[in-house]
Amino acid sequence: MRIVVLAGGIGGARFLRGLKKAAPDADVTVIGNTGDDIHLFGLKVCPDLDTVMYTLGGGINEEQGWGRAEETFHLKEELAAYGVGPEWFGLGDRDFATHIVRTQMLGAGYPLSAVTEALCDRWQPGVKLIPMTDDRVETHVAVEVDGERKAVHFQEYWVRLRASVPAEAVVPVGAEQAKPAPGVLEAIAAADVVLFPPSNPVVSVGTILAVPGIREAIAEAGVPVVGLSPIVGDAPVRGMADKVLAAVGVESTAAAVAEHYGSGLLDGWLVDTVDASVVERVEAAGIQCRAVPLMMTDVDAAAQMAREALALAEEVR
Ligand code: GDP
Ligand code: FO1
Ligand code: CA
Repeated sequence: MRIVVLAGGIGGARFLRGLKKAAPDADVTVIGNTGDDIHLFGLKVCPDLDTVMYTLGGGINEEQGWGRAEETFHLKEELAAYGVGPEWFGLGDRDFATHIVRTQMLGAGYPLSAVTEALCDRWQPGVKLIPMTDDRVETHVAVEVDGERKAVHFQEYWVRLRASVPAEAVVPVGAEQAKPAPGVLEAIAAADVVLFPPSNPVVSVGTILAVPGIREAIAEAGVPVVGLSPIVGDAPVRGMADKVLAAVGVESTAAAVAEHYGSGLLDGWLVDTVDASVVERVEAAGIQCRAVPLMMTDVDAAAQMAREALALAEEVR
C-alpha cells in the first residue's frame, strides 16, 4: 500500500512512527513542511524536516520532541561570547552538523529535496521524506507589539515571543510562486491513501497545501483522504495551533478544523473520544467521522491511531 502523509514537526513525526509500526510493509512518502525554515548563522535550518528525520531515525530528543538526543551547546555559547545571536533559538552542537551539511550542499547547487535525501541516507527514517518544495517559503506572522504592527518570522513568533501576543495574520511568504518538489505530485498521484496526521492545520498542513498544485493533486487523486485532529477537548495538545487558527478565523475545536479542511479535501476525520459529541456535526459537513483515542502517549498509542485512520480510509473508499 502506498501512503502519502503531509507532515509538520512533532505531531507529524510521532504519528509517522506509529504508522510505520502499524503498517510496516507500506510504502510511505512524507511531504514535509518547509515554511518553518529559517536562516541562522549563515545556515539553513529546517525544523520540521529534521524533526521527522530524527524521530524516525532514532536521533530525536524524546522529551523535547525536537532537536538531537544527548545534545550539548558549546558552539552556541562560543557564538554568544562573540555577541552573535540570536540567543533565543536553541541550536545544539550535534544539530549544527546537519545544518552545516545541508547548507554546504545547497551552496554546491543541490536542491533541498536532494539534500534531504542525502541526510536521510544517514538516518534511514524508513519513509521517503520530500520537502513540499525546493523553493524558499517562509511563514511570517503579523503581530502587534507595543502598539506597532509588524511581521515576524514564524520561529520568532513561536520561540522568542512564545505566541504570547495574538497572531493577526499568517502568511506563507513565497508559497504562491513555489513549485512542488520533484516527486511530490507523483507520490500523490500514485497514492492509495492520503493522511493528514495531527499536525498544525495552519502552519504545517496549511502551508503544504498552499504550494500551488498540491491541494489540487490530492483532490484529483480520487483516493481516501483521512485526517486526525490535533485539537483535543477544544485545545491543541501542545503548541500554538489555537493562536494561528484564530488568525485564519477558525475556532480551536476538532469539528471546526475538519470544516476548515472541508469535504472537498477530506473524506474522513478522527476526533478524540473526549470530542465524541462533534461526530454528528462533522458528518453533517460531508466528512465521515469517528471518535477514538488520539493521545500519542507512546508508539503503540500512535500505531493504534494509524490503524484507525487506515480503517476509516477503507470505509470511505
Ligand atoms: P510542529 O511542527 O512541531 O508544531 O508539529 P506538527 O505541526 O506536526 O504538529 C503540531 C500539532 O500536533 C499540535 O497542534 C498539537 O496539538 C498536535 N499534537 C501533538 N501531540 C499530539 C497528540 O498526542 N495527539 C494529538 N491528537 N495531537 C497532538
Ligand atoms: N523550539 C523551541 O521551542 N525552542 C527552541 O529553541 C527551538 C530550537 C530548535 C532548533 C532546531 C529545530 O529543528 C527545532 C527547534 N525548535 C525549537 C522547534 C521548532 O521551533 C518548532 O517545533 C517548530 O518549528 C514549531 O512548528
Ligand atoms: Ca513546525
